[in-house]
Amino acid sequence: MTRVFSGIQPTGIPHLGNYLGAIRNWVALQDDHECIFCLVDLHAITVWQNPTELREQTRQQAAVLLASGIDPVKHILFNQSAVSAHTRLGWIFNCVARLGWLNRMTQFKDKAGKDRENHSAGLYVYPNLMAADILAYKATRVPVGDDQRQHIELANDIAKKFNHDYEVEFFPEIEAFVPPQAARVMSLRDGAKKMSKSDASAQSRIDMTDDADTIALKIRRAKTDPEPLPSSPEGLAERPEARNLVGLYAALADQTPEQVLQQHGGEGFGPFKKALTDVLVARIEPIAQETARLLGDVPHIDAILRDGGQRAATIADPIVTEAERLVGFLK
Ligand code: AQP
Repeated sequence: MTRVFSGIQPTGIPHLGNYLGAIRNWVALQDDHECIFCLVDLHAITVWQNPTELREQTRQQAAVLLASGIDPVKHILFNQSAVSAHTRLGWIFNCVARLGWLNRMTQFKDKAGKDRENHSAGLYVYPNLMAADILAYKATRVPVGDDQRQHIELANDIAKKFNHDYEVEFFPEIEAFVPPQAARVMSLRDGAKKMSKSDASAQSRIDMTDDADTIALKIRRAKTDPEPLPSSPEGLAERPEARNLVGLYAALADQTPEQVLQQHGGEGFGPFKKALTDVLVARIEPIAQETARLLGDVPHIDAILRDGGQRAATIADPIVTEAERLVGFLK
């Protein structure tokens, strides 16, 4: 059975972009894949995190994933720092990856902005650790949003160079699995920016724990333009905010943008935003309620993560020990 690995940073409450770009595809893959899902707390601290909040957010992420349908018994859910294989292989990959490769990573450029010198070295080598996360399990399929495509290509370059440098066929090729719809959900305040946990404006995103009133308010305030909706997707070309809202509706209603516009073309944003709010509330409210219920039993969440960590280590430890042996470490 194909092994799937994917991760999410416990840097805040998961939002609609995380859900549509990643989490709901994770849930679907569980039917016919062996899945390993990871709360990547090592990645989270590439930007400083308040320690108490990091612990809380890790549990909250776990609760949202469980509430969304992740099965921690048939599959594995754990937090990254619990399995030392990630950092052991991450260091080897720091020595395999070339600086030129990392210099091309657009996510680092976006996150560091102009103030590059003041960011952590961890943020810069983040893609090497991400490659280690996946390859420590020899996972071959990685469901991610569109923003992570470049990191998966880099992981494949690292795997190939390791195999070449040590004259082995040890690490497999990885395939990014990007959803056909809503692979890049944009901010509700700016159609040119992706929806992000770290955006200073809470109005820019729908959190997976928002209640119906909060969702309705955020959608009412979402930036749009004065024109009515067009009757086909071509009419959205120069209208990023309208395109984002139509894309959200389509992803949530399991329709194509064409179908959405056949139904809603010609409408003003007032009625369309109401219809969008309805599909959002129908999807998010049950997840938010189940998340709140799960968070009432923190020891249960901790036990799930502990068990997942132990099972993950059973897979990763022998693979990484073999990689260390290939490199020439005394074992
Ligand atoms: N806006 C998005 N649209 C579609 N997919 C998205 N993902 C993230 N944002 C969007 C996908 O969610 C998964 C987990 O992402 P992450 O938490 O590891 O990191 P991120 O991409 O850096 O997400 P954020 O929300 O922007 O976090 P911060 O603000 O902390 O950096 C990934 O598969 C990602 O593609």
